[in-house]
Amino acid sequence: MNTNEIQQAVEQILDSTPFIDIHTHLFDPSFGNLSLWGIDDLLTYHYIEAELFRSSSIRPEAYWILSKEERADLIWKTLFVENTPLSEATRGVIAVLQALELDPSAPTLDSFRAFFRKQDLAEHARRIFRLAGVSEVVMTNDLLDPQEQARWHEGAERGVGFHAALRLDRILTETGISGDLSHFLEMSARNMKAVYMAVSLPDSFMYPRDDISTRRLRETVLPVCRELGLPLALMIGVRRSVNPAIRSAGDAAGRADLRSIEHLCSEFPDNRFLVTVLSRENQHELCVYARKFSNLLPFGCWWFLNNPSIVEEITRERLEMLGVSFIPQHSDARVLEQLIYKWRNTRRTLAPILADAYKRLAEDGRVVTRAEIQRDVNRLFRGNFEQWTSRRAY
Ligand code: RAT
Ligand code: ZN
Repeated sequence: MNTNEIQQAVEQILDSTPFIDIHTHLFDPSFGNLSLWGIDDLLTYHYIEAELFRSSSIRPEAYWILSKEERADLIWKTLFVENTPLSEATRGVIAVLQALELDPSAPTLDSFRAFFRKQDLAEHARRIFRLAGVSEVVMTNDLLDPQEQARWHEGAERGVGFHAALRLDRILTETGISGDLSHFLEMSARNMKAVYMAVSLPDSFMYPRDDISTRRLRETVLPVCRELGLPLALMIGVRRSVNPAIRSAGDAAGRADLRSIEHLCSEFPDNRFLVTVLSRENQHELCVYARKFSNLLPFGCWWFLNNPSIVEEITRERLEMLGVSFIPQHSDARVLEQLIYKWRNTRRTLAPILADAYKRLAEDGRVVTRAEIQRDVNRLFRGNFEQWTSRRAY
């Protein structure tokens, strides 16, 4: 293939390959009102709320007493009518509206609300998956959340395409949990058919240390993961509630000491770790550690990193250092329709990066084939995850 053909083949293959979205905050439609979708949820996404407070004089206290619809109206007026939606999060809403054949220049939300009211959620979800080019998504399931617990106890059928992931943030830090925690984790994972366990950790996370997180990881979580053949996802570098007044929008990022990863990977060679780090400064070290430990699989450009300029930098670095032995992206979508823009943007950013890599390979003398590009894209966006989760005991 010549360079033009390579470019085209990469674009076509990215477009036609259904991806697995390995970390979202979406819920299967059967979870009822836990499932966020539609224009009001899209606009009141916390990534966008953070931007509202920069362009409006409204105080957080005055914002939180508004209804969801009133908040969405205010955000539309402030960030989409009185300002140009140039940021990644606001532009995403425009891309969603356009994909759903709605008019992104509408002055009010009425026509959008009318459209969403007419949708049947399960059918709408299937359409969104198609438009986003994803075949499966992984949810984030908080074991201690009463609303979720109720849903799991009902044991209702789950829709196709939604996997569970058992989220351990509270399990790793709360002291008041009584009973046999290992048994509880194992039964919960089996009941949910979880594909992995996950925890988000602060920039100050250190393993090992004389604290509850180290003890729970070593004595409970990692043995249960081994027993069930599940990977543990570590999401490191969040500084929670730096500005509590703006709620979910109030978290920040910090650089972590990744020697914790070295210690975990070497102390537990029979566990598998999926790792993402929130600080831009930690990215290169993560690649270096992945070259040392084959039980470490870097994934995603998380949260504040999910912007084209940073995704580009991180992905080029990972390809150069790891070939295709990583997972380039997850969406972190909280609202169903966000899948569309997040995955479109990923494909758009990734196409030139992958094409450049193949062009360089061709220049250096290797014949590049479509079949190989397809194999690599499959591995990046499906196979690595499937392989990593293939040892499940259920
Ligand atoms: O990206 C987000 O929406 C964050 O608020 C977090 O949920 C983060 O992704 C996490 O999983 O902790
Ligand atoms: Zn998340």
